[in-house]
Amino acid sequence: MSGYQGPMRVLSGIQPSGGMHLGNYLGAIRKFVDLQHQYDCHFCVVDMHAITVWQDPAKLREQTFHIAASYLAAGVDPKLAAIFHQSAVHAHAELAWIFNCVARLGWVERMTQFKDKAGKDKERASVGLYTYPVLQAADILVYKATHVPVGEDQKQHLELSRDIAGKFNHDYKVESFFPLPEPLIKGPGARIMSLRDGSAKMSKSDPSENACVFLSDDADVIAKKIKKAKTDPESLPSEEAGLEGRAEAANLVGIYAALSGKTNADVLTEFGGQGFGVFKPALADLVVEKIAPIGSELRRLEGDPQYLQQVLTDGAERAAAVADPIVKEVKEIVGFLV
Ligand code: AQP
Repeated sequence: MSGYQGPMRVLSGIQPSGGMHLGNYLGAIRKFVDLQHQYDCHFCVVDMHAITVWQDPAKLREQTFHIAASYLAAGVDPKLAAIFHQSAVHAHAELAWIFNCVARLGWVERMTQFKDKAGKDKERASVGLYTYPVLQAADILVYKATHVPVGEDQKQHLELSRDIAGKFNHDYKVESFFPLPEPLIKGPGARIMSLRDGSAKMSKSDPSENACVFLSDDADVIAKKIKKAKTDPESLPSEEAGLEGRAEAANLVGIYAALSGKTNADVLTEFGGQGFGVFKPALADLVVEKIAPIGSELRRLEGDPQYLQQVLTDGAERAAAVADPIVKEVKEIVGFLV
């Protein structure tokens, strides 16, 4: 963190762009639950990121509650961590503009997620989608967050946040004003793939319902999706090397390992030589055991929007109390009249 002396703080967020899925759970939220006991944590629902692609307004509101309820259902405690929606804390947008003037065009042009999400017709993508990683840097640094739990797909964006923090510190000669945030990516579940295509990541916006296990799926739906998951005709190998070139098999083994707390090697010791006729029911039982209780709690919480609103309002107040003084200081550093 190059000499930064401030408190250890965690920031992470999830877009309300669809239903929360197993990839979001294993790559992000499950880590939030552990981290809340060690750090000053801020977990947001990044609604400003979500509108970088079209969102129906009524659905966006509903999904914002859904993501907040998912945090709570998975075990994030609003007394320990601030849970809030990004648009409620104005400091994110203010710092994002200043960072738009710090980040270089060439840095943003290298971001592969923009290329993936914009597709072939990038002229028609929103400007917001292009500057998305700059807003993400502001989300993190507006709290001077030192650690960011994310899935593997966010690694490049985190590097950009570090570059922006470093350039700001350097250009304005305020050494170590911003920390260089560390990604917390390692561990099982950092990259969960689609159940229909082992080469594509599990994504909320996947058009196929069967590509994702959603936290809101009940036991029957989970079991059906696992049963239908794409595989190959071979049995499971006894060693990890045997998973090479078998993306779908590797993904299912990885999910089993991440949910059971075992390594891929342990899972293959147990199931090597068995076909998917044996492995899929065992995996379905495990996913149901771990995810269905979260789904029930999620449904209960979604039935209590008043409570969810109260959690979000309280979280936003706590978040603004940290972010506002930091943005005020940034404005002074930049030379704005404050
Ligand atoms: N498949 C995944 N495996 C592991 N981690 C994942 N994450 C997302 N997908 C996987 C992690 O979840 C957090 C929140 O991601 P997000 O919703 O803000 O953005 P995303 O990565 O763009 O997620 P989706 O599901 O793919 O959303 P859409 O389809 O709307 O773009 C991040 O920490 C991410 O790493």
